[in-house]
Amino acid sequence: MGRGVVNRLMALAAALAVAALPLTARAEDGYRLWLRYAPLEGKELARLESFNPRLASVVRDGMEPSQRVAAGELQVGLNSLLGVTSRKVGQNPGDVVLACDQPRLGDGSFTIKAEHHAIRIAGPGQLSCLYGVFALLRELSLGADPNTIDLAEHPAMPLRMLDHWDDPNGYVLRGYSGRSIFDWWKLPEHLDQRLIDYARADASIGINGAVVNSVNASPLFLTDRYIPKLKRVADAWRPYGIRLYISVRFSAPKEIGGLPTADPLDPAVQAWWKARADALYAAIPDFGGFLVKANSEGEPGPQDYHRSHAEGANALARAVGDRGVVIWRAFVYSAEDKTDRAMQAYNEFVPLDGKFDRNVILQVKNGPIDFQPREPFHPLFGAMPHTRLMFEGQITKEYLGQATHLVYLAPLWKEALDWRTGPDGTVAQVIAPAGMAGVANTGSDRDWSGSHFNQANWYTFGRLAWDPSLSSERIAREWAAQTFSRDPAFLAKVVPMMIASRQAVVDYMTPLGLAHQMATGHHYGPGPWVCDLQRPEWNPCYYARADKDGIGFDRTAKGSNALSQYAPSVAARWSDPRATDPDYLLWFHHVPWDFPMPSGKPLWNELIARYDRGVATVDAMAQTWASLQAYVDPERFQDTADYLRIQGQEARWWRDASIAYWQSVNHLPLPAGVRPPEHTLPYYKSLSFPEAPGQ
Ligand code: BDP
Repeated sequence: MGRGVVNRLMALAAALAVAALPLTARAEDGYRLWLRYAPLEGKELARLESFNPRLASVVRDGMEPSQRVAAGELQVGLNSLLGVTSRKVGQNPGDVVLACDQPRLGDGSFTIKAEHHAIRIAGPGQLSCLYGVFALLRELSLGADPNTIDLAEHPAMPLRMLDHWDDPNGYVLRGYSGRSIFDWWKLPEHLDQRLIDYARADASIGINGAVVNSVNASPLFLTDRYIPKLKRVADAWRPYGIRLYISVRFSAPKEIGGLPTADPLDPAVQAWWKARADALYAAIPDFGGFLVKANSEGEPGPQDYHRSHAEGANALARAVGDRGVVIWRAFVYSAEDKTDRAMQAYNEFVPLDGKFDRNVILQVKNGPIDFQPREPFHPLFGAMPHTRLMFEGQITKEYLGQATHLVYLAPLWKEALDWRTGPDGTVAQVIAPAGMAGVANTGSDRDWSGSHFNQANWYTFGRLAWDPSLSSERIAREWAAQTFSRDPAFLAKVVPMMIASRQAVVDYMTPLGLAHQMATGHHYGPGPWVCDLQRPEWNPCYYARADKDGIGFDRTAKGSNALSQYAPSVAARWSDPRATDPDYLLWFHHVPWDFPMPSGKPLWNELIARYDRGVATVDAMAQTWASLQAYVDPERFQDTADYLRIQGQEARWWRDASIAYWQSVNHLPLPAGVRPPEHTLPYYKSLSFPEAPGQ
């Protein structure tokens, strides 16, 4: 009997043993993410079997911790791909050699090369072998031939981080996947296994840092009581190459330090920050540093003391010194300032270019407003050549249908990363010396991310931070093959479905460059009529500026002139409404309802056509998914089918409520053949969802 047959018999025995377990133990609940290493079949299995892998480095005493993790992962992954739970290696085994002998972690660059019936993973430090193992297992999962594997990779940027917006009590701001994964109350004595599984998942996609608490920061994280808790987590994450960071509250010297002020130029305040940093570094020698949201949305900051953002950031940066970084957020807008909100961060920070200390990084959201379905790239990218800028994206889909809408975010982030900021380069090039941070979508739900397809966005974020030149298609294919099925017929349908999902959400929520039309507070569902909130820029009407004559925000020289914040070569693409890509039209221009669109339709007809296109795409996604039942386990198939139903209903809700509202403003009839909204405008206005999650 050949080994393949033996393996298959063993796999069958294992499957039968599993079948005897109660149903709940068997269900695919999504917990394993993309790390399922589903057994290979057919020619892929035969190839790996004939390679007959033996681990030249099995887990053994005295190994560096990361090497031990890498070797363990390799063992688990290979066995699983081969469909066996334990196996004896036959004659002429192929070696998988982990050749990362330096004890330091290194930057994770690796090479993987097949030579003389061996696969050698090598690189300048421990992380090379860890990342190399995950890359090898990914390749094998995708069906690569072990005999010809040849990879050489290095990270495109040093910081590849997740920002958790989690509070100490377990609440997750804009979290749609349960409670926080951090149980600070039980730490340091109890460390949940989920925190290890989380670090493993992060490491598998190259993520190397995590900010463990919300940007609207509790000062608790700076207290002595929290240091052992933070230390326990940092120690557990170290072998996975994840450095721990915390968000800090700028006024903490007053709140927990007993000082009368938090003025960053006050020597006692500076000494307080230094002492806090010293205490953290004494416990956690590789502590990453501080993330700060200051003078934004009511958070305290240096401007409370008439100091600049640079003075505030530098005070903290000096406390940290060369041990870590201070990541300062550029997401600021003021309650008093009447300037177009899209312009305020640029106005605030560009004059400070060159004034930040070397270990300060400015973290800039992908667009100038706030994580919308579509925005142009943030004008700060390319405008601060003497400051390290980091990209901030939102993995949790606050403004994109939250847990239940299937929206694959790679096209959104790629759009921002690939923009040329001027003649000199792309956004991806601007951020290369710093990195990318994603607002995490992880929570206590079994599936981690609120839905199975939301896992793709976590996966994508890591992959893009590692290599922003990867295409959206490539990442979708990798993820779907590892998460669901590597069958080409499945991938041929699911990948285009994922790619189409981003334009779909733009079309049914905020087509043609509209933004921020979401309902108040929870940002769930449509609220284009809202115009009575305290601050003008909190109102959807502020962004759409719709009246009987037209719609859109004039950001040309005749309007706010936000266009002038972009390099001339960029601004030129958006300055003439007739030449502007329709996807950005109403972001930059206020145009009449009968404005002629490139499609030949007047704007009003085009707007409706876009809403309809969005709804139709979601319907098509549901049909595609229904046709894929044979490839997916029943649990995850049904969850996704249910959510697509919700998305279909809500895409219609968005379309109908929006059209009903625009009609109340422009008094135009619906074009011939267009389905009227199902309900009246007062009905849509009356809907209320006080219990919507993530508020
Ligand atoms: C917005 C969220 C708000 C956050 C803010 C931020 O609605 O809850 O605090 O971003 O980035 O999108 O600080």
